[in-house]
Amino acid sequence: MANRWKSDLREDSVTDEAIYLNRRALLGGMAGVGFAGGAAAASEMEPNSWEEITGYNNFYEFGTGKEDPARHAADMTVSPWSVRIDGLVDRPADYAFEDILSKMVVEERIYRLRCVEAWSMVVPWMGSELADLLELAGVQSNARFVAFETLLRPAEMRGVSSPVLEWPYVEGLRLDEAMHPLTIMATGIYGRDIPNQNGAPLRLVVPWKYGFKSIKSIVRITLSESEPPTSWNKANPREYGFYSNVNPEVDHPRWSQAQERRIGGGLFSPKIPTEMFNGYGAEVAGLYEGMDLRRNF
Ligand SMILES: Nc1nc2c(c(=O)[nH]1)N[C@H]1C(S)=C(S)[C@@H](COP(=O)(O)O)O[C@H]1N2
Ligand SMILES: [Mo]
Repeated sequence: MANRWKSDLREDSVTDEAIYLNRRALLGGMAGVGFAGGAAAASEMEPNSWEEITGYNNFYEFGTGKEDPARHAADMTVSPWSVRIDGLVDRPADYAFEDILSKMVVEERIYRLRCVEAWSMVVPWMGSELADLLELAGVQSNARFVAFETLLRPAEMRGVSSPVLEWPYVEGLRLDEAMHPLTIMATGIYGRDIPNQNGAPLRLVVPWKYGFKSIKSIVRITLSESEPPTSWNKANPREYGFYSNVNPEVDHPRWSQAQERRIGGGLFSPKIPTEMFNGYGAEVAGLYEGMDLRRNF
């Protein structure tokens, strides 16, 4: 598979020491030294295999089975691709994917991914901070929320003929969540292009929230003053809230969220305890100071 990222890593073109040092700090954090390591020991951050990460997916546009995306997402055309960034921004436009890439600093981020269904993985994403992309468009001072939308192309998405969700898939973040340095737009896995089933060519990754917030194959990003609708909240507001922060103390109405099954651990592997904010509390708890996380689930 072609690695279109190589030229964007800027290994040989970095002249700004601040950027270089910042990148080193983030890489250090990934190894469990602090920044992105959260509460987990480095040993717990052993990434899942490429086969696990790309073979067991949720991408309902291609069917609801865990193996449907790997089987059918190749039907999706991902080139050319552009992202419309609009709403409360200074420079609303259709941004070509290649142009976005050329302006981003891409780095590896090893993150836990915790699905609301109580399974988890560890994924070595390649990506860049969402804040950098939003700053390309120029966020206006009255913006409070960010809305995201997935491609809807029924001819290439056999799952959207089913009304299991309202299409297109939409998601949203508060602006401070979107601007947080842990929030990334992922464009690769294991240093390779992100496969279609994982949300090519670019998808959101918000590691302290349940996986469904991490919307795939994004075509539109809209800055707004009011909280945008989100797919799973629309489908079942009693079970899925806007925030959806990983929280072992607030159970899903139909199952416990206290533990999770790590994919690839084998049939008889014990469940592991789910961590508050998926282990990223040191970095993100401050975003929710004074909020009732049971009410704002
Ligand atoms: N457009 C879209 N994005 C989506 C989904 C989806 O069905 N459609 N599923 C979500 C869910 S429930 C999870 S757990 C993660 C799974 O990401 P992965 O398949 O890369 O592990 O993607 C999220 N993003
Ligand atoms: Mo999920």
